[in-house]
This record gives sequence, C-alpha cells and structure tokens, in this order.
Amino acid sequence: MSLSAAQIAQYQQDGYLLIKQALLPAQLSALQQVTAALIADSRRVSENNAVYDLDSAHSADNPRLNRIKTPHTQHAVYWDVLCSERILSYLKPLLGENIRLHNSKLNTKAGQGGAAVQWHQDWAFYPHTNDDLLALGIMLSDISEQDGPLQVVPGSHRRDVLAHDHGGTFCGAVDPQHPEARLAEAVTLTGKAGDMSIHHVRTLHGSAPNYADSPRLLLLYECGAADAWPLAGGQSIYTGMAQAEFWAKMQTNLLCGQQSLRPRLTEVPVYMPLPPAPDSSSLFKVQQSGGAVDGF
Ligand SMILES: O=C(O)CCC(=O)C(=O)O
Repeated sequence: MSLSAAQIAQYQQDGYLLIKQALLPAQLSALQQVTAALIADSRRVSENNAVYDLDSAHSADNPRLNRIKTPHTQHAVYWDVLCSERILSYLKPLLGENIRLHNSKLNTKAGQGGAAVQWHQDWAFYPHTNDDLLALGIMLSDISEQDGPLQVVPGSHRRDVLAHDHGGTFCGAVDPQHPEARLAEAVTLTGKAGDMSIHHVRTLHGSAPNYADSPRLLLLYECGAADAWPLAGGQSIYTGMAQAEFWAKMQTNLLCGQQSLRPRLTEVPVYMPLPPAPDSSSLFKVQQSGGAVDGF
C-alpha cells in the first residue's frame, strides 16, 4: 500500500485525505483490544493523570474519557503500528524519508455528549520551522455523523494561520464567525473502524459532541519531517525540558531516517500561542479555560 499520485495531489490541494481500510486487520484488532483494556482500567481513576483526560461525568461505573494521552508511551502496540511498513508507506510520500513523531493521542470522545473539539489549526499550538507536519487519524470504531466525526475545511492549509485567542489570551480555537474560517465549506470525515484520515498541520478542523451511545475512538499521530524543528514557546511536548531530555525525546520519537541538526526554514505564517490559557494541560483544557467560542 502507498499513496497514489492522485491522493498526493489531493492532499496538497485540499490539505486532507481519507483512506479506506488503511490498516492490516491484525493491526486494527490489536489496537482495539489494548484500547478497550485501557478504557476499562480508567475505572480506577477519578482525576486526570498522565494517562487519562477524563470527561466531567466520568465514574467507576461509567468510564467516560476525553482522551488517552500519548498512547505510544502507554503500550508498545501503538508505537509498533506507527512504525510499521504499512503506515510509513502513507507517511513517506508526504513527509520524505526522515520522519519524527511529534505527539500521539487517542481521543475517546464519550457517548451521549462527549465534548466537541472547537475549530483550530494544529499549527497554532505547535509552530515549527517549516510546515511539513500532519496528523494521521485512525478510526478504532465506526464513526458516523452522530459520533462527532472530524471535520476539515479544504484548502485552509494554504491560507493564513488564523488568530486562536480570546481577549488576547491563547484559547486554542478560532472565532467560528471569522470570515476566513469558511466553516460552511467543511467536509465531514466519517468511516469504518480501520479507515484513516490525514490532515495537514495548518488545516482548520474540529468536531461536534458525540450524540451516539458508544465512544468515538480516534487515534491521532502527529508526525513531521525531521528537519521541521519546533519553535520555542509553542505548546510542545518538549516545553520545559532540559536539553538532554529534549534531545533524548527527539531521538526516541524518530520513526525512520535520520535526525536533522539543520532545521529547514521556510516562509511560514506563525502566530505564537501566547500568552497561554490559564490551564494548558490539554487541548480540551486550553479551549475551556481560554474561553474558546463554541462553533458547533
Ligand atoms: O478528536 C477530534 O475530533 C479532533 C482532535 C483534534 O483536533 C486534536 O486533538 O488536535
């Protein structure tokens, strides 16, 4: 499997792709099993921690999660799938031979009201020296209109980065009324478990609450060309690290090829995510505490 020339051209034009049955069946079922076990384990947890971002209605009887944090550090299967030939065959045509993971997350939007993700560009959270970065979104459950699927605005990755602030503070979301947001043009990415979306780091996207009964499981891997270096001051997994830790993490997160000590600088629009929202501990907290305007 790899991407066709038409898929590569569509990604460049529209800033997203939807690939049917992107995984091997064994990869999908391994991911689903481990994910079900992690969700079951959250019954023992009553406060956000290094693994879980809990929905406000979470309880031991009724586990409700916004997110499993950095799944690639919670179980080897998430890392192994990402580094598999199958997944690299989708990444390499878009990012080249040298690729680093920026971050991973498993957004397990709980059934019956699991939170919306307000409209944003990932680039606003973690600007880099060039914008050869993207997010893979692997569906671990069937995702219909009811489940709060990812929505993307085609072509938005080729326009400017929009302000993501509320009253001068970073809130991790755009003003949905901003004329350049063009939300009326949004496309909804529904699919079956095993389907995968890819969106460019500058593509404007978001998702409505989950109105279905079961959780909506979307496994996101944010990856970039190894010569895209994070800009200090962005909301980054590297923030606050000592240099040795920063370097070790960069090494650990290399998926294939070589590390680059010569960042590639291109003419990219950058808007630093500062001053920070009162709570920067996750995208959900940034949007809630920063006063993001509801676009759904
Ligand atoms: O889970 C979703 O629907 C979108 C997630 C997202 O955009 C993010 O976590 O940056």
